[in-house]
Amino acid sequence: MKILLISPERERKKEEAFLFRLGFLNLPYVAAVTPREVEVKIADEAFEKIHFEEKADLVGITAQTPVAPRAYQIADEFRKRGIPVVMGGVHASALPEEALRHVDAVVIGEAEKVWPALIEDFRKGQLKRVYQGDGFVNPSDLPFPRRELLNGRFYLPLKLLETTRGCPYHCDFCGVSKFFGFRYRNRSLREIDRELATLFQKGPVMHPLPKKVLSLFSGDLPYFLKRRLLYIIDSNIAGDKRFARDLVSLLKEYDLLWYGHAPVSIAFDQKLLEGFSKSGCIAVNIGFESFSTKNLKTMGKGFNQPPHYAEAVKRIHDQGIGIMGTFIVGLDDDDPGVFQRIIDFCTESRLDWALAFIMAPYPGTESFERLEREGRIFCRDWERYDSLNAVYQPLLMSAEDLEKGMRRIWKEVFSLRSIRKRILKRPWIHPLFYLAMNLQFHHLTKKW
Ligand code: B12
Ligand code: SF4
Repeated sequence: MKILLISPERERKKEEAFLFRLGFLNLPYVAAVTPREVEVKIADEAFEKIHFEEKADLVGITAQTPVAPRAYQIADEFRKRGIPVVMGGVHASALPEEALRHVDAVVIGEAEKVWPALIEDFRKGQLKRVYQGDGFVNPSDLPFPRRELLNGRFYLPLKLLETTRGCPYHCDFCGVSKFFGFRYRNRSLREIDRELATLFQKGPVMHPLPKKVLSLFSGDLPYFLKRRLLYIIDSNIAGDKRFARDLVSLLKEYDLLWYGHAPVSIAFDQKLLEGFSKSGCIAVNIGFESFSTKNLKTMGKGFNQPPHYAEAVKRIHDQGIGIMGTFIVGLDDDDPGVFQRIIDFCTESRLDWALAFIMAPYPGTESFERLEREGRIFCRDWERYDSLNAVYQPLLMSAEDLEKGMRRIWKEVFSLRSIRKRILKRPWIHPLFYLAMNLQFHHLTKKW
């Protein structure tokens, strides 16, 4: 038996794929709970063509909302050829009825809960329409994702790792807590250590002498050359402080550079911040979202305190850690001045990298339900739910001005003038890494 797992991509996004050459873990996790005697292949449409004539007994597709229409096209093509299709992931989990118009079965929630049973039913010719496990996976029972099924040539030499699932907050624009539960589920450190050992060697990145020589050019160079780079994909690596402290002690043993997502409040936990720094943290990805406390309260993220943002940035920088900031625009308290406020903050506080997204009310989230009730959603083309397009009527500006304003932020933040000011002035924070990242986005925004 052969299963083809597909990560779809929109045609117009392919040219931007180089910006997000990160690989992914969802399909490797699905593959990891597939019985070993079943042959599994993973295809990533961002980099390779989908061959509809390919021999497969079953196709599995994943999709976030903006790629759902493309996922449906792919499903329709395979089903035309008599090959059954199963869809999983956040979008199908939120809208199973919609997905079932194009696929034979939908997996709601985590694959680990139901995928082996689905395969068993399929073999017996008894595939059901909907599979949904009760409760959540114990993350310590997770098998290691089968990364070897991804084509390494497509992606940056950066390893991805998941250490927790779930989130106790419920920001109205985010589906994570609904999808993965309102509780942090940590994997055991022993399991994480075992998985890390399959990715990196413990101990110093290289002999001290060549390290010293290379560090004359850039302290990051030894790590780039030895490919000791890790992205922790968790929504929040600092959700459970004790676990986070133990995790960073473990990371230190591997002598690598890593980055992950964390809330602004991390800046005020000096001990944890120092632990991050000593363990090789190159960046924290922080969702500042807004400077308006009204916006933050409405979205359920009142724990973000805008008056402390600048100090937070400084405290993180003082530890030699860079910041990738994200902002959301088009919120109900956002007037047309919001774009300039974000540009000014990024430049003045010297954020190392930053993006502003238009709020996208993803199906299944509270923001979708609220805007729907208010009759403000004017676009249901899921492809446009990529946070670069306005799909609902903002309150204090037109949808067109919102889109223009968002693009202006990207253009200004990634202008050469801003890059010089934020990245190239001393004190330097991982200038090689951030220069490369900023220049990629400069290249993209120049095309706009
Ligand atoms: C890391 C991350 C990223 C990274 C890297 C993504 C990557 N390549 O892995 C970056 C920063 C690039 C990113 C970008 C985006 N992201 Co993102 N991201 C995440 C994050 C934090 C983790 C994703 C992850 O790997 N989770 C772990 C895996 C194991 O979980 P999973 O994907 O859900 O898969 C499980 C199940 O869904 C299911 N499953 C999934 N697929 C399939 C398929 C089959 C056949 C089966 C049976 C089961 C199954 O089984 C899996 C194992 O349990 C999530 C939030 C979260 N905690 O999940 C947001 C999240 C997925 N991202 C989101 C969004 C919106 C985006 C962007 C569109 C943002 C933007 N405007 O650009 C882009 C899209 C980029 C792209 N090309 O697709 C949303 C998706 C919402 C939605 N309804 O679509 C999420 C949920 C966060 C949120 N705000 O709600 N993202
Ligand atoms: S935005 Fe972050 S903090 Fe808020 S619910 Fe989502 S994962 Fe949790």
